[in-house]
Amino acid sequence: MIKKILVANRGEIAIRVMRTCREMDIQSVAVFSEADRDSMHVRFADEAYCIGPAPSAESYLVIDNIIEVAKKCKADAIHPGYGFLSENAEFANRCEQEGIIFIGPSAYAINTMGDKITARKKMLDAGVPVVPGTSEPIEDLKKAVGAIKEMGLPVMIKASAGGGGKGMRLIHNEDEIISGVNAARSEAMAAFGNDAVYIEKYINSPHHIEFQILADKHGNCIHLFERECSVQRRHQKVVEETPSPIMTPEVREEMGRYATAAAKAVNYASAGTIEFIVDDDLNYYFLEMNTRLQVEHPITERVVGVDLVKEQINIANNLPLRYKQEDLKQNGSAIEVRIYAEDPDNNFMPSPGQVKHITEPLGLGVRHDGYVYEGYTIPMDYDPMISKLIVWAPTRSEAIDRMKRALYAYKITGIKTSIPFLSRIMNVPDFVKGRYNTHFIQDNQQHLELKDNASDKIKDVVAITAFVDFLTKVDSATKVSSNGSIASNWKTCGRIRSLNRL
Ligand code: MV4
Repeated sequence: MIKKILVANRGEIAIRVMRTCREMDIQSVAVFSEADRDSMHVRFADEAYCIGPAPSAESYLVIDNIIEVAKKCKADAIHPGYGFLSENAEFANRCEQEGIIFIGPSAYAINTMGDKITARKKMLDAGVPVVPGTSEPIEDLKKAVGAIKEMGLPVMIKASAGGGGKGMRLIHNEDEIISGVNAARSEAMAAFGNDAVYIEKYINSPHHIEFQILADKHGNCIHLFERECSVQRRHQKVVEETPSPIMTPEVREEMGRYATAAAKAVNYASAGTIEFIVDDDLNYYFLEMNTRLQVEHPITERVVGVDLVKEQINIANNLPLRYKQEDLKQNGSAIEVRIYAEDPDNNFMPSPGQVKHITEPLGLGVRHDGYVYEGYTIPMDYDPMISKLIVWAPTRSEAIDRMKRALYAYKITGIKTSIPFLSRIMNVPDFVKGRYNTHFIQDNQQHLELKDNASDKIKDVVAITAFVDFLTKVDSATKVSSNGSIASNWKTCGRIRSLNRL
């Protein structure tokens, strides 16, 4: 049984994983870059090791360094979180070679689902509906033009190695086909070192709806229903909710069955997500599989009542799933918003810097997964997401009210955040009615623009008052680390001598 887990990540997700470790009486090990010495995930772990300089290519992405720490501290497993090495098949393989359990799927499953053309073929074989299109890479441009004319325009050219919106090209007219395919190819080559591209019929104004699955190493697989993730900006999710306001019980059951079939087709064993695009008539098509724990997993945890990290660890321990499909039901409604250190009123410019004051929202039905604290300086080297606010209520309408209340209570000074933008979303009529698709933010610009209204001004006064209160606290008691040393003084932080750092 796993006794010690190295968390190969930082920020809120590292802390999220460590919380479950604590509940399961598992020791946790943090790794951190030189920019993250003062990061909360370092304080939260039972042990912590520096793995390199600030750039993730020299720290959080360096497989050798992470394996070295895992061996040194005798961790029996590694949890990769999301991003970084979480969908890196080489890393999963390397863990296995070194006798360390990778808390995630097999390298085979990561590879198969990571290549979109291979994934499409697997899904077709498994009878899962995929977007109409080609299932071989485009070789011959003439044949591609023929295939596209037959399919009908518009189409999307997608990189086989892409995903999450990278390496896509939309083609509207016949005379754009050849230049479009060539552009997609060279973009894919530059971004992924792989120029294989394929064709999909363009689904206009789709919904992005994904299904959470859990599969064990004994052939059992269940789904934990859907998450509606259509509120996106530049392929970044902004709001996620479950249940989806457009889903029906019949379609949910069908899609759930296809989601488990998709996972089974690659002998999946861990937590995973099947993404579908869904049109207004509820026609749905497999888009891709995310072979990791996702940012938005907490809304599923809240509505279904399952700790997904705990289940991942149990699966990694070879335990059979303890839930049967018929045991699971969706209870109430949950919404998550992602809080970014960005200025929504200045083209979402990153806003790193020192957090002067933070008041986190609390109360009935509120969960806040974050990692920043007063005096912490948000480094500019990583993703600017600083926290996730998750609310639950018996109904969707009450969940929206609760989200408004929690966003109102959430105060941060010192940096700009997306909180005001998220508050505006909660008031957009189309959102409130549950009538939105992936064009939501585009279609509702006028509702989402900065308004110099009284309510924003009152919030500023509250924030300034809170800041004065903070200064008083700093003056009297609060210890805020400002030297470069590790802020925690109640725990020893290790170092890897061979890396000659710290
Ligand atoms: C599509 C599509 C329409 N038709 N594929 C964007 C992210 C990547 N996972 C796939 N994406 C899309 N693929 C076909 N055939 C529209 C999108 C898309 C999108 C999908 C999900 C969520 C937001 C989106 C925003 C723009 C485009």
